[in-house]
Amino acid sequence: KSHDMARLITHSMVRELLPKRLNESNKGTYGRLAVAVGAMQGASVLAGMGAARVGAGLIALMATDRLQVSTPPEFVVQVRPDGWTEPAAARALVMGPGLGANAEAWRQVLEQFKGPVVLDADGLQLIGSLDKSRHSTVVTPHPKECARMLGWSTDEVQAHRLEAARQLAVKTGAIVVLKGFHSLVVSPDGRVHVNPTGDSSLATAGTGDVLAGMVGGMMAQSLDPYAAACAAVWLHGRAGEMAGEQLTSASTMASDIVDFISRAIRSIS
Ligand code: NPW
Ligand code: AMP
Ligand code: MG
Repeated sequence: KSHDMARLITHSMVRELLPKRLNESNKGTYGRLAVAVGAMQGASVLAGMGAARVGAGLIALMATDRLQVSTPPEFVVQVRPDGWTEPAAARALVMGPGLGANAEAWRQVLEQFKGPVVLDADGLQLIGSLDKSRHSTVVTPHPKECARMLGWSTDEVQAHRLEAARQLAVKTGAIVVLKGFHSLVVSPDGRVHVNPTGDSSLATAGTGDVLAGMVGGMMAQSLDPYAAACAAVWLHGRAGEMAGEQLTSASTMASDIVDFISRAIRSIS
């Protein structure tokens, strides 16, 4: 029964969802995205680059240490050595990529933030701090992370992906992107979309971090979280396919996915 409701994300759907670029606009129009920077700083930079390439107006990195990785000069980097107690001013927030063992230190920031949130990777353990009535949230677990959140094994998640994503959406009250080949987008109220794009070019470090940023970048442009998740996951997969065609899937790296986002957008607009 639940399968009957599943729809494919199509290129025409994504074309309709893409935020329009207007002459009467400025960077504020397209939104600021805040990204929490943890122990693995590269992950947050990759997330920020994904967001920038889907059109977010400004990327603010919230750091506690000076950056050890190179970051695009366009990003605003704020370093607070004593830690963050409230979020940087932004329309949307990405929390999790590269956060590492110290994810707990970000709980207060998450609780203070009023806007839409993407939780990924180590940030997924903060899910309990989200107020379902106040936050619109997208969570982007890979199968192992989904398994941990449900108390299932990874094999059980992979054997019952739709059921796993549905249960996680109900449990968390968030839009769930269950990653992996043919990622699923599922809402707590039962909407389901299957993403047909993406291939093994994406099976490399950092691609999930890019995706989390792309979802956040769409939400910074005021797309609703379900639409943001669908558009981001489709473009991310398409960028992976296009990068793999040009570079071979073995040679593709996460930063190449970032580079191919513009071609993925051009392919549908
Ligand atoms: P296995 O091996 O099959 O049992 P980890 P992470 C599983 C940051 N990063 N289908 C698979 O398990 C992240 O943002 C930083 C089935 C795999 O080995 C996080 O904060 C980078 N299983 C942190 O590191 C670049 C699947 O999950 C295991 C699956 C940890 O990241 C890298 C991986 O889980 C990284 O993004 C699938 N489709 N996909 C940086 N440059 O700073 C995944 N698995 O070991 O917890 O690592 O979750 O990727
Ligand atoms: P993460 O495990 O968090 O780094 O995320 C990996 C990203 O790459 C997710 O968006 C997955 O859906 C995608 N991905 C990884 N391997 C494949 C694959 N073999 N086919 C399609 N997508 C993949
Ligand atoms: Mg990941």
